[in-house]
Amino acid sequence: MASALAAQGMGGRTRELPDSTRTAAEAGAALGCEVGQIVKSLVFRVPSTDAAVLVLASGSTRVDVGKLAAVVGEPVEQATGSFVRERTGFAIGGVAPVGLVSPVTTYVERGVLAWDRVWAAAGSPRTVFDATPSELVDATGGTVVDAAE
Ligand code: 5CA
Repeated sequence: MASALAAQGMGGRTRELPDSTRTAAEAGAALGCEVGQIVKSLVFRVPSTDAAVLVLASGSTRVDVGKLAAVVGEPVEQATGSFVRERTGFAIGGVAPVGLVSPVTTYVERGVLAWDRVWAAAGSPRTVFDATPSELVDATGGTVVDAAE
């Protein structure tokens, strides 16, 4: 993870939190920032192809699975914990948007762009890194989409 961030020009951005932050609300409280500034790394599965899709969404946004399916062009379902680990290399609660074990199609829900600076999980429930939304888009190669409820 650290090397993936460094490779994207974002070395030294990682912060270790005193407590576990499995949810955006917990991370926001630990960092003293708005929950909307926490980027959720949500993994979905495309049943027809078994492909993984990563959606980076603001902590205050609920992703609409129907809208996401329209973007993907196929129905999608929330991934199981084992699928998340297999495809990203991370456990739920610490899924980082970069440094995945294999490439995963990534979408950045446009609500993320409302903030000057955001925080995302850095591979564990106790680590986060900060980035601007455009850094996040560049580092992930993500496509900005509207997939909010
Ligand atoms: N460390 C925090 C803040 S950076 C974090 O990783 N938040 S998160 O939003 O990226 O990851 C939590 C998300 O994992 C939840 O919003 C939910 O979509 C997903 N999740 C939690 N439990 C499960 C589960 N049992 N199965 C599938 N997905 C789950």
